[in-house]
Amino acid sequence: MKPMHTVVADVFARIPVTDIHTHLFDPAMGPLLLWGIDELLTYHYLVAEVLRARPGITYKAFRAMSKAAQADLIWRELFVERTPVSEACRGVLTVLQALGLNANTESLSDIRAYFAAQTVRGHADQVFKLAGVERVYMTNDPLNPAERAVWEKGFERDPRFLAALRLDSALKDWPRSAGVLKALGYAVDTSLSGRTLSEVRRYLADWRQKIEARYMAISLAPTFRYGDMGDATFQHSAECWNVDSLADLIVKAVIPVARELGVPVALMIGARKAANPELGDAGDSVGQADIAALENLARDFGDVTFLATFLARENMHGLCVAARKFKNIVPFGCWWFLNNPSLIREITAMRLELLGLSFIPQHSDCRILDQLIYKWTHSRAIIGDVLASKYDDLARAGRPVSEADVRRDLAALFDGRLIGRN
Ligand code: RAT
Ligand code: ZN
Repeated sequence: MKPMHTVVADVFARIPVTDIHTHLFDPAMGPLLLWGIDELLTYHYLVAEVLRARPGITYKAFRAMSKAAQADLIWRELFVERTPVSEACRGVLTVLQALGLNANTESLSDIRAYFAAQTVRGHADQVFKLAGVERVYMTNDPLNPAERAVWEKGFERDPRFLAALRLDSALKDWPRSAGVLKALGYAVDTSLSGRTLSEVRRYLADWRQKIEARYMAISLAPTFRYGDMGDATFQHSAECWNVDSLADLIVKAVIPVARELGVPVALMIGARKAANPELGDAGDSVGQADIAALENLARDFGDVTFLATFLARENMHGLCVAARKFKNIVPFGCWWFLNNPSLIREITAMRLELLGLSFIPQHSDCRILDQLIYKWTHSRAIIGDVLASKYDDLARAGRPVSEADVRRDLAALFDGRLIGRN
């Protein structure tokens, strides 16, 4: 009999994955879709690492370099002069190996030549195949002028790229974003009056429909509050909103639209934006959140599905407990600083133990097409391993697990069906 680890690995290799959160774009959206070696090497995870390796380089000096020069520097410092043990470095090697490229080289010229010879569509086919991914969700922001222009012009959609309406730029940073919505023809003002809320709802409904978004998503600070957070200042009731305007917008604009259209809301909680503003995308940090805000939302709006992930490791256990209390919470992914082998292992085991199969184990957060290969190769190996150990435990308890069970379980966890769970 094949060992369970082999059974799971074999089945998992053939299960098509739906990746529920990436920053990739439909190839028809042109330069918005990033791919190739220079993009891979200048991924913001690696930018943070190279500046640690070479602390003498100022942020400003690094930013002033061309993309190719930054990539050369990162390659030399992190891959040639040092052993590339970090997860983000290892990821580049996994990609190069899968594409049949030699990474044991000081110069990037052969690797660059390979990518220069590819077409974006042919390369996308190859990457999806090597990654074992069937579909990915984009992160779509109609308030980004470059992206909006593409949607407004129209294009033939690649069915592998599904849309998710990202809310950050429209809802956070209020009232600055009110000006942008106004410029698009929505009659909002800064006061969050009744008219403003109905216009924000109109914006959400219009763009949800235009891009056929399957869910709406927002990243929230660890300080996000809603409802009774266990202190005297806030009251617990769906009618007594948190005074904070962001919670107001979520409760009075996002949730009514989600409810009316039957669209889930993804809450990604715990990013402390621009802790080091000089680092750009790499400058956000992490903070521990109070899980009560999510529980309060889930209780007050029981007919809305909340896809939820947290950035702090310390919040992972609380998220599992919250999901046990509220069936409309669907935990997803090991986000960003948690997307590392040791943490994926711990988080996946905890979720299986507390939630059975009712969560979405992983998303990739890819910003560069090629990363699909490594993010899924690495995650698949660990998640498969953890699951196989659980099956071994069941067999010891007298419930052997068949290959058909494994197929059914992996399909349920990874085909994206849990997004529309409610
Ligand atoms: O993981 C990342 O690349 C972050 O910079 C963020 O994009 C984060 O995933 C987000 O969606 O806010
Ligand atoms: Zn992301």
